[in-house]
Amino acid sequence: MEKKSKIYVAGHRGMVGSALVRALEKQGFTNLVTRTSSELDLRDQQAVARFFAEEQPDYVFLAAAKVGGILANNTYRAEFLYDNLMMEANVIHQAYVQGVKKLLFLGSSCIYPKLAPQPLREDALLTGLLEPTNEPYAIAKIAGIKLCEAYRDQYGCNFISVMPTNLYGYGDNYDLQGSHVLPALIRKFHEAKVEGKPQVEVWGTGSPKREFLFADDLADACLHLMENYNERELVNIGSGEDLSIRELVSLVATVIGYEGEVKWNTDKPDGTPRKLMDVSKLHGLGWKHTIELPEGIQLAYQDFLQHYEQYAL
Ligand code: GFB
Repeated sequence: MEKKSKIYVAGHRGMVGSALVRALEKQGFTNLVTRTSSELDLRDQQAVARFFAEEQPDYVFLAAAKVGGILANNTYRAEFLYDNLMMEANVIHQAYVQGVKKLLFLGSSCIYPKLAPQPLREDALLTGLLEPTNEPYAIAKIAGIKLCEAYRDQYGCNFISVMPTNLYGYGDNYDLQGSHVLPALIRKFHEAKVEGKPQVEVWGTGSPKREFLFADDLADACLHLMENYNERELVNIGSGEDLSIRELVSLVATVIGYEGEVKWNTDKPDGTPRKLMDVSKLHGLGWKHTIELPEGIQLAYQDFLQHYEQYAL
């Protein structure tokens, strides 16, 4: 990419898209194109076609998606499948039609089979059954990967796919029904501390293991791959380290300074038992994360405190 290249970041208001915009601006890219979802509904085929014809971007980061935690994925199964399929199909097809030089598609670690060997290697894709709680989302993301591969195979498009692990960071979703575990814990422990509550409820058994990456690290990895990777095969993006939800709960409680009890609600699902990325390919391509989990939780908590009024409404 050249500093003046026209770069479209789809989903720039989200946690990942906004981190991508920050990273691009920091590296001196000046010609960024963005649209809010009310300005451009990426599910609308005609609208996306018009937008690409007008703007003719050189590069595309496809970070727009309907996302959420385990409960949102399991509840809004139709929207997670439909919205994501439509957005991916429209953007990837128009990137082909308008001759975009390169597109980076963001998938998710949930594309791998529920019981795939750990750590998850890129070649585990489509080797077994998916985790049921997020199967619609995973199927949509697998379709996105296959679109990138198919447009490359048939038309020679330089479309690459990257698979981030569980993410957290600035501007995360703190809605307790829709969020992922890390922002949920930050909010629950903060509110319990402030309100002097003796107990906080968390979900599941605490035994599942997860890996977490700060969204600004992910954005940095995406820029690195946009500049240095041009192959058909996907690339995992993670820290390569995981911990149990029980350990995460202790860590977040410590950062926030909550000393009460934790109650495990086992009526809520655990999801996949483990999702640890094999990041040897990414490391081989010359990239490694910089923000470790305790530091990242501190940063996310500071961001949460700055915007707390808006979450508490
Ligand atoms: O982050 P999370 O919602 O999603 O949940 P997944 C991770 C684990 O944390 C599960 C537990 O075992 C939850 O039961 N957990 C404990 C909680 N307390 C809470 C809580 O208060 N809120 C939440 N949300 N979880 C998602 C997928 O799976 O991960 C998506 O549904 C996507 O498709 C995303 O892949 C990265 O890691 O289980």
